[in-house]
Amino acid sequence: MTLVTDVSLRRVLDSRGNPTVEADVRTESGGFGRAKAPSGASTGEYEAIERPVGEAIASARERAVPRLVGEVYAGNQRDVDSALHAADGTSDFSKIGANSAVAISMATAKAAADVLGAPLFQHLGGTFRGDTFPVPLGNVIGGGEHAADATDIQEFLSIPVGAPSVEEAVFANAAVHGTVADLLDDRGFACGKGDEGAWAPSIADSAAFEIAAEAIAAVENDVGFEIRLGLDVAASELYDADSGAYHYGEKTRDTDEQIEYMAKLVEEYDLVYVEDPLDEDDFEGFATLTERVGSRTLVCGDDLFVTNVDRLAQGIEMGAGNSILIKPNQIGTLSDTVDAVELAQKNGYDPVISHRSGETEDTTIAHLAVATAAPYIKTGAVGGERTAKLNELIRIEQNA
Ligand code: 2PG
Ligand code: MG
Repeated sequence: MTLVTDVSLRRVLDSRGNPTVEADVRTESGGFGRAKAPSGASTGEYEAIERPVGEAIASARERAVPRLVGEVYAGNQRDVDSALHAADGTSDFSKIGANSAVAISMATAKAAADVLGAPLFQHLGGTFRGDTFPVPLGNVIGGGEHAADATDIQEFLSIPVGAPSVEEAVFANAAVHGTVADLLDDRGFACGKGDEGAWAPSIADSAAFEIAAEAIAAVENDVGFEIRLGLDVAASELYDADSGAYHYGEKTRDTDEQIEYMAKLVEEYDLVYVEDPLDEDDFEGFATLTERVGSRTLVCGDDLFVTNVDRLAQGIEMGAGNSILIKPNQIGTLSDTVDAVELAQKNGYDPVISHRSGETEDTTIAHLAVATAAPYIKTGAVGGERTAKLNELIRIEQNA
């Protein structure tokens, strides 16, 4: 066991050009870990609080660092994370900021792995972990809060369910992304990319479905294994509580119509994954949809559950969803994150480890997915901050 001897925090850039928190943790025996907080754009209302970076750093220096340095052992993640909670004193990290908390929590885990000379996934997951790899969900067309004047649905995801390896899966998603560009070009819809590197054309969702499905079929044909389509609807961003309706461009749907529409999309496009099909407060709507289509597709709660065991427990009780998106910065520490994964797995909910739209070159989530044997990881298809995680998965798979 080795004591934490130094925690330093600094402001660095994220992929959107915004500031984010980077933490360096050093230990008595020379261990070193560095991690960065990601940041969302379509954030859930019930997420832990991301404070402005300067304030988060100042507050963590004042409150958290003295409770860590010389006080906790880096290898004891639960003690580290309890110290972060105690330093903050609120239920949502609104004092030190979930951005400072998650960077410190992840950096300390990396420092502990460094002391052991073990890869992070092995430190987090134990010696028997490392032979189950997640299927990557690759965002190939998108809009919502991630791009101006693009699709209403936030993410159209390529899901190479039949890939024989992570490496094949990662390249299949990149090929779908490239094929989408060709198809958009053929149709005269040349466009830029959204925050996660997905193409962001100014087209209707119906056209995006058609193009994504065609690209997937073409790549499936080339690679010879099954690739399916999934969605992150990010429906809270479409929902207006005052009118009780979901707004898609000109068209409006009430909750029953939204459920009907989602069920129809699952059927029509044989979707294997639908994230946030309904508003973040609508546990009942999630339960109704899950009952209808849950046997053939994953109904995943992101803004609904916010990686929070209490919200997940409510979902389990009500049969809302059958999958949970897992984002460490939604809850603030690795211990809380792993608790959510474990509660999900015990109750037959598939955990999907996820990036944020604002990312960095940090690769912690790749290790977390392998450590927890999560069946899926959502971390984009292309772009340096996305490929950092994908390439790390390829290296882990190869034991490199
Ligand atoms: C989501 C994420 C990541 P954001 O909604 O699932 O794709 O987006 O980080 O903006 O919340
Ligand atoms: Mg989401």
